[in-house]
Amino acid sequence: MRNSVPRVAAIHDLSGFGRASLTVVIPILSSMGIQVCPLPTAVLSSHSAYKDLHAIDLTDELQPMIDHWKRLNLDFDAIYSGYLGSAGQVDTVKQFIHDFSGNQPLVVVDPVLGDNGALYSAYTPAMVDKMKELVTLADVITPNLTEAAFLLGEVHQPEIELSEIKQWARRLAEMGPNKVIITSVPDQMKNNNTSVVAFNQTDNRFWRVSCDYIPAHYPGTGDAFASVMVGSLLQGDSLPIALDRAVQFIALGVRATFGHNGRATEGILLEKVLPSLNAPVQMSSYQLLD
Ligand code: PXL
Repeated sequence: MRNSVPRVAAIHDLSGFGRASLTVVIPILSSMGIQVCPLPTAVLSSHSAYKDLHAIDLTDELQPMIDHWKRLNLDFDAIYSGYLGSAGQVDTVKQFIHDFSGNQPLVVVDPVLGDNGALYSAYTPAMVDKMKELVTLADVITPNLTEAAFLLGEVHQPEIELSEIKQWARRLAEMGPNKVIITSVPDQMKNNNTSVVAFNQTDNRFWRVSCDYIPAHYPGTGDAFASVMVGSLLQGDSLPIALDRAVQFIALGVRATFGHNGRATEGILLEKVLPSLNAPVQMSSYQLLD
């Protein structure tokens, strides 16, 4: 039975400063009418783009917390994982997906590993190997171009052609997930705008949504993108409409932020654009690819 308010188990870290992970996931999903139950993988003073941060790894705490949820007989409409505190946590998350499969939740794995061709500072190749295992259990994955390359053992190519990205998406779907959504894909047809390319294995269709490039990089936008996807899919939207909503939300957030003089490491000014998640889809711009 579905919960009267859709309920998500959100397996991400809590970074106190910098608008990433749970501080992005919770407000977005709450604004979309989804109950978020966080299972924090680590507590950090800030996300890892800041130096000298203080981090507490919660690897040994996850299972006792999960055991309590089992005693409470909880069920979830979605299980959504992101940044993990250690490679060892993957086995716990795999077991969690298995143990909470009764309600047939939508399993969304954002395989957070890195960006711009490099792994995040706390991660090692061991995390890449374990993340390859985790994606096999997902229905939906949302890697950026860097993460897609790591998962496939390919070299990161910032200028990758569309035909190759489609092959990458198919190969990622062969690993297990039914829907593969690759972000930060350059769109050569549109002056190297950035785009999102998605493959739905069920109907063998590819979709693309492009948006204008803005010369700034904000941490946490991958978390915001995947969170809007989760909320939209749980609200019953189609894959291309969910893509449109997620891309539009990030574009709006980036534009709301870019004109200010704040530091990019603080992330997009999420609080200014959250209300837009309740508006009907403004303009749909998705394309079906050949
Ligand atoms: O946005 C992904 C993310 C999540 N959590 C932490 C991070 C990052 C990216 O830098 O450092 C702690």
